[in-house]
Amino acid sequence: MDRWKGRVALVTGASVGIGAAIAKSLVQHGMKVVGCARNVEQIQKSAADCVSSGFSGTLIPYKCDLSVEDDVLSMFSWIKVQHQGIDVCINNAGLALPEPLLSGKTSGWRTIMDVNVIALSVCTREAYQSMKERKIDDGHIININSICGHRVINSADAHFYTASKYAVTALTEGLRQELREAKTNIRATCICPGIVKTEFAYRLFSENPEKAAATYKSEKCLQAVDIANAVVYVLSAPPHVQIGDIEITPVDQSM
Ligand code: 8X3
Repeated sequence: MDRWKGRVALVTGASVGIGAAIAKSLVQHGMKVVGCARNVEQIQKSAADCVSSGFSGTLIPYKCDLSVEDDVLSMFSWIKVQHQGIDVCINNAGLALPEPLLSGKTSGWRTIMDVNVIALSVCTREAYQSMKERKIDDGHIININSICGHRVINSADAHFYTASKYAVTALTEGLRQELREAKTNIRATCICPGIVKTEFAYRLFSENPEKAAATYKSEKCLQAVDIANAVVYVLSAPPHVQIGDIEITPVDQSM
């Protein structure tokens, strides 16, 4: 990770769960991390933790609603003014809502697609433009996808989530092709976790906390730090190595 020391990463959805773990881990490895979320209180706490832990990087909280494109564009302009631009973009923010195909609300489907697909694409485009402008040829775009990006395993409540994650798989593969056509060495990777003990299921099944708790009944659930470790692994690969897609599940998760 030495070559990333002092360089700038953006982590979306950095307030809790996987995003919070990734942000802290990159700060531990000496990166300047802009962590964004709608609510930055938790990120401010994480930033204070990073300082008291003596991590060599910095965590910079930024309040941003990713479903509002102007908010995202303002964030990239702010990063340009304050920190020149970004070298690593971790598209982590994502959500699932219980809006089934047969009875869900159209507005719910749009919310899922707006955050999981459109916001991820806007951040990807802006991150690439930022790297191109500064002639950064070793940048990296990492999409925190899901095993739902490869198979339809989720409960019937969340098929739009699954559809959005299939889109993330296609967009990451398409991105790799576009990057090659643009003759740059910038890399693009999908990390596809299975069950990770986070607030994910509690948000999905907010009306039914018992169902959420049942999701995490196995003591062998992945922890957010397992995914942060995968991000570090991906970023540590030598510049000629393209890691395309990594699936990570708890050993006992059946698919
Ligand atoms: C969610 C993955 O396995 O919890 O992204 O349905 S799983």
